Amino acid sequence: MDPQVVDLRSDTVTRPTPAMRRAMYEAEVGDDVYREDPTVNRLQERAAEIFEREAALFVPSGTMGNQSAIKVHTRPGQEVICEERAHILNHEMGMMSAFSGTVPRAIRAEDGILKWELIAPQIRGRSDHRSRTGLVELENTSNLAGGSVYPRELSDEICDRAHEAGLPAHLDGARIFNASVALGQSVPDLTRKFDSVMFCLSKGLGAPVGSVLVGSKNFIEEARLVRKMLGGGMRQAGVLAAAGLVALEDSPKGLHIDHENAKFLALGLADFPGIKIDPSKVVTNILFLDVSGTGLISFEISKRLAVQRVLANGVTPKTMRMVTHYDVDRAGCERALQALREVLGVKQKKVFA
Ligand code: TLP
Repeated sequence: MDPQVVDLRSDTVTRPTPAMRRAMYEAEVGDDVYREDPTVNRLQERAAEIFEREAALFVPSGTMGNQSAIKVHTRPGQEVICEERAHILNHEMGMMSAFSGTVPRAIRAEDGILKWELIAPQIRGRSDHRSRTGLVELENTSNLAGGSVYPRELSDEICDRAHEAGLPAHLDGARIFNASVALGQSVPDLTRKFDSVMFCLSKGLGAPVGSVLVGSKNFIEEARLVRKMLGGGMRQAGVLAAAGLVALEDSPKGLHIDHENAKFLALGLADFPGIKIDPSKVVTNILFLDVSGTGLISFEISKRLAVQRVLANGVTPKTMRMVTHYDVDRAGCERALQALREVLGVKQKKVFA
């Protein structure tokens, strides 16, 4: 890709670092379906160690990780409680229904952050008339809610209460390392009460491919079968796991820079006439802006920005998303603000003073 392009569409667009490419080139490999890929095994052991869990499973994507977990935790006809903007509901192609035969029980929560008081009334026990709750799912950080984070007390309480109600809890922790940096709390501390956690190597951590599921030995053995059902047995996947190992060890320490850049963008955008954004809500690497006051729909703004080699997606006609990551530095953020200023015909203010 043209290095001059400032790509704020997602942190999925990050390209592997030289260290990752070197590790991929040198990776020892074997057939992972036979459990004989030493690099995949090392990645799984290291992930389990970092999350302080019994076992881990390398999967090709976050979607496969989440959907494998849903399949293992639930039975067809059950409900999955999640927030209305959950990735499992909005961006995983209806798989919770298509594959697991479950139905979402979506709950709207401020900033995408559920509380037990919102969940409790939605739990359905055994009944002759209604489908039963099978799983509680949380997302940390919450992508579509603007990268918001769960205070640990809230997610701990939800897990404890779900368990008391006999329900498992799964975490979509695609960006749990971002949450950990934002909250200043360790990943195992933020996640230990969940029965299973999926995290992505291929988002802010920068690996080219892959996510990991962590949990108990039993859970991971079951998830392994589901991964195979989905065609996710990847054979000599060590070339991918090698980059994942580098991502896991090296990348979390740089995430605070992405968060600072997102805040910088948010503060700059807050000064634009017609754009609504609350910079105090931007705590990780994702920001949503309401462009309805600009006189242009988001998709048109996207198109015009692209001409200036700045990429950002419209999500609805009124909203756009920007995501920072290590392939966009502060100068790139300044260029994005300048391009938007030109697109919207905004006069330069003392944004960078
Ligand atoms: N998110 C992507 C898109 O699918 C929206 C992005 O650009 O942010 N959980 C969460 C919270 C995610 O944000 C994503 C990807 C996934 C799961 C799925 O990961 P992949 O793309 O690896 O299947």
